[in-house]
Amino acid sequence: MLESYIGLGSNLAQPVEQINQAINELAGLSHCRLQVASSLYVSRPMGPQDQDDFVNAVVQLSTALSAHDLLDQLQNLEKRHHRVRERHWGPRTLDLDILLYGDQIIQDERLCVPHTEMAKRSFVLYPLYEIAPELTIPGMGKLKELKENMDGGDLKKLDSNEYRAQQS
Ligand code: A4P
Ligand code: MG
Repeated sequence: MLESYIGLGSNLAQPVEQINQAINELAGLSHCRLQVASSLYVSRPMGPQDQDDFVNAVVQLSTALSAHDLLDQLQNLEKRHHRVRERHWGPRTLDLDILLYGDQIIQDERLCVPHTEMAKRSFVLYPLYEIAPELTIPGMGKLKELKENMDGGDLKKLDSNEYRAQQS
């Protein structure tokens, strides 16, 4: 088993529900074990602004799957959430990214790990730091330093009361 970290994002069709359901589905993947999930975070969209706020989270998933088999499983889950790819950086019911796969660096036509943009995104660094503050990201450095140098901007952690408000 190897530790992977998965970033989740949604800004369509009840995002809080989409993310919570996806976390349960990740927990149910064979050859995988969900170790811990971060809180949920809300932020304005990066990229085109004419879309709803995003809800993001990060989970740690131990897995015996290869990185490419894991990507297949994540893309199956995205399909089950009726994800339709419209435009780059556009709205989506569920986006699942492999942020880290052990300490491996993978670069091929299907997969870039560590996720290329992760160090520039507060909605990745903050939830990742919440669950794994000691991480070093291959090729990018210590998570603690990356996060300390990153302005959280409008990123907001949802508490459990706000979950319920968003759900209703
Ligand atoms: N791919 C390569 N590396 C990976 C990886 N590490 N994990 C390939 C997952 N997939 C990876 O993905 C396109 C291809 O990337 C896949 O087929 C896979 O082989 P996609 O999700 O269909 O493409 P996309 O939507 O064009 O890009 P991407 O990277 O998912 O979008 P982003 O960059 O994540 O942006 N604002 C906020 N606040 N929060 C957000 O979560 N998300 C986006 C989407 C925009 N704005 C946002 C947020
Ligand atoms: Mg993606």
